[in-house]
Amino acid sequence: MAEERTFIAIKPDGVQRGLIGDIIKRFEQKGFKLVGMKFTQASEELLKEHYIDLKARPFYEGLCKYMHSGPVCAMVWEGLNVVKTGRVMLGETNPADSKPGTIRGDFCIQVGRNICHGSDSVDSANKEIALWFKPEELVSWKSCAGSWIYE
Ligand code: IDP
Ligand code: MG
Repeated sequence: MAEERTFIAIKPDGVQRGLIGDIIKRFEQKGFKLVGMKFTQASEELLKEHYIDLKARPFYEGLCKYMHSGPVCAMVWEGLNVVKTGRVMLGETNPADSKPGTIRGDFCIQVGRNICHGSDSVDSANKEIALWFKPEELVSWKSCAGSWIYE
């Protein structure tokens, strides 16, 4: 369904390194539709919830601290298979395993500073979108390019 949505975030390192525009550009050029965006320094409480599945991992505390260390650009993108394709565009979790042409493959080096987040399933996308955005902060709109992107 072209209405599938995913949560994509540019992490504090991506923001500090001036990569917001480059990352947004790739999703726009691909043909996905932006339906929500906010520039915000997330609370530790929100971040702990966002990464709750990783609570038992040794890097969990450091991860939450890093994510809270500065502003992030939080976004919701919409389109056909956007969850899976968004992850492909981001690359592997560890930039060392990410192919050139992916965001992590092109712009970063270490797993602990991998500049971007993308939901890993439709279910987690829905949870993450609800955590980061109020329903009224999401915009349903018709793109004039839609009929040139989908047959
Ligand atoms: P993902 O972001 O590709 O979905 P997850 O396994 O969900 O990867 O991990 C969430 C985030 O935790 C990663 O993007 C990365 O920032 C961080 N992370 C994962 N593994 C490590 C690690 O071994 N050391 C430090 N940070 C890590
Ligand atoms: Mg993940």
